[in-house]
Amino acid sequence: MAAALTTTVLGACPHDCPDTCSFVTTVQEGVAVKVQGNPAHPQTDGALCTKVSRYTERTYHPKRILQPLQRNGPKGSGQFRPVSWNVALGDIAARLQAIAARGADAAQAILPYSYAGTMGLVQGESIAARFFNQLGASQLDRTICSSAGGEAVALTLGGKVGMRVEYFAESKLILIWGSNSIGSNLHFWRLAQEAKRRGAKLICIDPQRSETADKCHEHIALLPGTDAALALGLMHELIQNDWLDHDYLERYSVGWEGLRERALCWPPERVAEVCGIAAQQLRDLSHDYGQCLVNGHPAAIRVNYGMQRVRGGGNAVRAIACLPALIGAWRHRAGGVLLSSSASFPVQRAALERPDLLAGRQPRTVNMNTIGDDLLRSTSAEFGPAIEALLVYNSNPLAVAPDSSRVVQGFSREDLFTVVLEHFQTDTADYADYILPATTQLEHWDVHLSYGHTDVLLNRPAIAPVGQTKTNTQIFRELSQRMGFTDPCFAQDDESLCRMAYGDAIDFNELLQKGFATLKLPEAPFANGGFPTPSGKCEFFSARLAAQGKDGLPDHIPNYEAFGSSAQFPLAMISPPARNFLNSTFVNVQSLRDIEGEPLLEMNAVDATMRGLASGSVVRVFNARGDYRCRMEVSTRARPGVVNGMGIWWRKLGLDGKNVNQLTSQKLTDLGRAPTFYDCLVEVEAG
Ligand SMILES: Nc1nc2c(c(=O)[nH]1)N[C@H]1C(S)=C(S)[C@@H](COP(=O)(O)OP(=O)(O)OC[C@H]3O[C@@H](n4cnc5c(=O)[nH]c(N)nc54)[C@H](O)[C@@H]3O)O[C@H]1N2
Ligand SMILES: Nc1nc2c(c(=O)[nH]1)N[C@H]1C(S)=C(S)[C@@H](COP(=O)(O)OP(=O)(O)OC[C@H]3O[C@@H](n4cnc5c(=O)[nH]c(N)nc54)[C@H](O)[C@@H]3O)O[C@H]1N2
Ligand SMILES: [Mo]
Repeated sequence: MAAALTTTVLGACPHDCPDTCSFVTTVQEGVAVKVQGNPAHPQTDGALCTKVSRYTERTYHPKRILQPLQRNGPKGSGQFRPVSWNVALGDIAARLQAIAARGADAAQAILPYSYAGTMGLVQGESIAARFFNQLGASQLDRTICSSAGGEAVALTLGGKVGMRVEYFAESKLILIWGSNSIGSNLHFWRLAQEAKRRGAKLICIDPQRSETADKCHEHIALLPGTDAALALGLMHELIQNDWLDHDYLERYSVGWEGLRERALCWPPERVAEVCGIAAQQLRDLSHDYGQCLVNGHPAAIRVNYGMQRVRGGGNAVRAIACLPALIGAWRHRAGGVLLSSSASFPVQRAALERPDLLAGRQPRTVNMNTIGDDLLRSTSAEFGPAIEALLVYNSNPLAVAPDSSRVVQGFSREDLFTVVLEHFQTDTADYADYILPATTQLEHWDVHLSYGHTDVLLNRPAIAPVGQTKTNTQIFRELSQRMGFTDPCFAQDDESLCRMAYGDAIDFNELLQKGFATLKLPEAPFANGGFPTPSGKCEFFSARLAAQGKDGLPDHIPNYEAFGSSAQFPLAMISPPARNFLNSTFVNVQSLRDIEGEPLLEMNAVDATMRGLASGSVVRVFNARGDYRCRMEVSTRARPGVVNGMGIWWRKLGLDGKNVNQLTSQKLTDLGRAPTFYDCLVEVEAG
């Protein structure tokens, strides 16, 4: 009898991760009992990471918010009382309307704050974007993660495009550059392992001796923010040894003479000095890369976003993205570079988000990384109106945005009206006036792209919404109605939005049947040039950058807080992801928090001894912006001079109600207006 009531439903992992797995949810009598990797989807290969295999623990978490809540205490106290949807939505609509009614541009005092809590195209920016466009609210510059590197590859290669990930398995040399693939891109690591078994050499370039670095043949532990110097030094050696594909350079690149001249300024000794490595390591790396040209072997680079969270992050990605052209690596399908594949997807964004609803209005744009400062700005000619209302969804800025003391101060403003759409009472939700309970991926429709492979995925709801939860789209549909937005686009349902996301480019019936569909793309996209840049070539020199008065060629730009530049704060701190959390998501899932233990700072024995700090003790990490306490472990994972403050804990689940972002700064990168989380000097003392 039970068997008859057991069904399986095809879904997609919604999380901000390159892997975007296809999963199968088993449902018994309306209850999701397990979530497993879809064996029929080649990229997922039947396996999920530990976090997402526990997805039902998240959906049925005892602390999940199941009804709307209204603040019942001072800002940030976390005290709430239940309230009906009717009262909550009625009050929110009235508050927003009162702001918008003040004049033509008045709605700019309202700001959406969202990121990739779900990567779904429908529960992300569809009805929500339409709502804010119609309102004329401030636009959010969604740059907290990938925009430095994204702009860099757009300038150099023409977009977030590159190698097809499946062909990494055939590469003979793989540079894993600024990526802890085992932790954050597990399904890529599977392919790298396959290449390794077939004789490939794996080289990890990362200040941290990560789990991935442990399993590579070589590890180059450079100082944070010195990758452009390493890439230019690699070019220097390729030039000196004439390991160059002159034919490829001539036909398919722009600006080689200039880049050549620049690279010749980076001999191994200078690189060694700047990067804090041995000159021989650069020579060996160059030899390995150059020999791929000599032997006709494919050389691949998997660069990830970890290395672009510093002042010169954009230039560093530009320098790395140039490398394959020097040795003609693009000629092979297993050669080239991959940062992100997301521009391969023909998403109908304008249809989903409807920028035309702005109807000629041009509201200002607020950078999500400077939310701390921006919430504290008053009305001025330069800034426009002070921010009066904030609607947060798919993000937890209190935990993830830099310079937390400013963020906390901003969210604490009694005159700020804050609405948070959430699954849980996160650090951010603590500061809400209303918390609106949202559905999880098991309860709603969505459609996905991936930034680590090239398949479209569909997510079907496996269970009915738990408690009184509503989808993000439904919440914005109902708010639209209450605001008097009558265009039928505000009533469009989720399944129809899923169908609209790719228009005719994808066979929706195939998605319904299989849960995924593979884009038809060339095997070796740039074997014969054809880069989607203005010149059609790999642009070492960017006329677009030069036209903005910027350096047209990639260069090494030292960190704002470069190692060695401060006697007071002599340690460089990076704060990479923890394997069992996804940014700040899952920190409240007990079984996963048990694996991570406590907020952790990894420190080299040299630095610990110098400070008389014992492994396992509680330390205080501090700089001029603030401090936080965590458990310190003496570890070879940290190189001398660099500490690894593993991220991103919920503040209230940490040791002292703060997390690593108490120390990070709001300064932005050279390209893409992105954050500089890993450009951060600190000192550490017994706590
Ligand atoms: N388990 C897990 N998976 C995740 C995430 C998570 O939080 N947890 N986050 C997801 C998100 S949002 C993203 S954007 C992606 C990618 O997120 P990334 O930030 O690329 O994550 P990682 O692959 O861990 O890469 C960070 C690596 O870069 C290294 N690094 C730091 N500074 C430098 C530097 O200056 N140079 C170099 N060469 N390396 C540096 C760090 O030590 C770390 O090993 O991963 C996603 N996947
Ligand atoms: N120090 C430091 N800070 C960092 C980073 C770092 O490496 N170091 N990494 C940065 C990076 S790469 C990123 S991408 C950002 C990520 O920052 P965020 O995008 O804010 O990611 P999360 O912390 O995972 O928070 C997402 C929230 O969305 C909620 N959510 C998920 N699905 C839904 C849904 O369907 N509806 C609603 N309403 N809510 C939902 C989750 O419950 C969760 O609380 O953090 C950045 N911050
Ligand atoms: Mo990210």
